[in-house]
Amino acid sequence: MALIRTLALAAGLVLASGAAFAHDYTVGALKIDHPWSRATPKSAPVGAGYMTITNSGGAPDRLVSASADVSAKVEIHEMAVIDGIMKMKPLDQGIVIPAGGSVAFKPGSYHVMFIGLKKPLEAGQTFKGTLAFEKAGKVEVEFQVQDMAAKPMDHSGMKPMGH
Ligand SMILES: [Cu+2]
Repeated sequence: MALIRTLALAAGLVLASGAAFAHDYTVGALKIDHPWSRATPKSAPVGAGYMTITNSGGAPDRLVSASADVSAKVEIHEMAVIDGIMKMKPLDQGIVIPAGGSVAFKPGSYHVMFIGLKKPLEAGQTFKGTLAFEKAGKVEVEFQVQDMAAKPMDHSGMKPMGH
């Protein structure tokens, strides 16, 4: 009986850890809200990370680089419509977080790109990443892998946004 209860408990914990709970981090005047990623298909070479960064300070800051446990490197990307086609564009200068403003990293927009995944990202898993800001410095965050409407991570499923 004790074993069954232990197993039930363990199953409950797995379910709980798979749920998307809110989590946030602060560094200096910046708040990083709910870093998350999507599960990737087997052998996918890349994944994407999303979050919202809010700057409550009086001066702009800039996300200059990022790194993560799960991939060889991390780039800061933007999705943009170029010649009518939705494409990704690396932002070599990073992204400015305006004073008193926020920047949303989300599907179809800004994201951090995990390039050279060491293994697939699985829903329910978390992994560590580091964000480096020009003024606020570095902060360690944890990305939650969610199984949201799991689209392939190569963004080829994205349709150009028209009006
Ligand atoms: Cu990208």
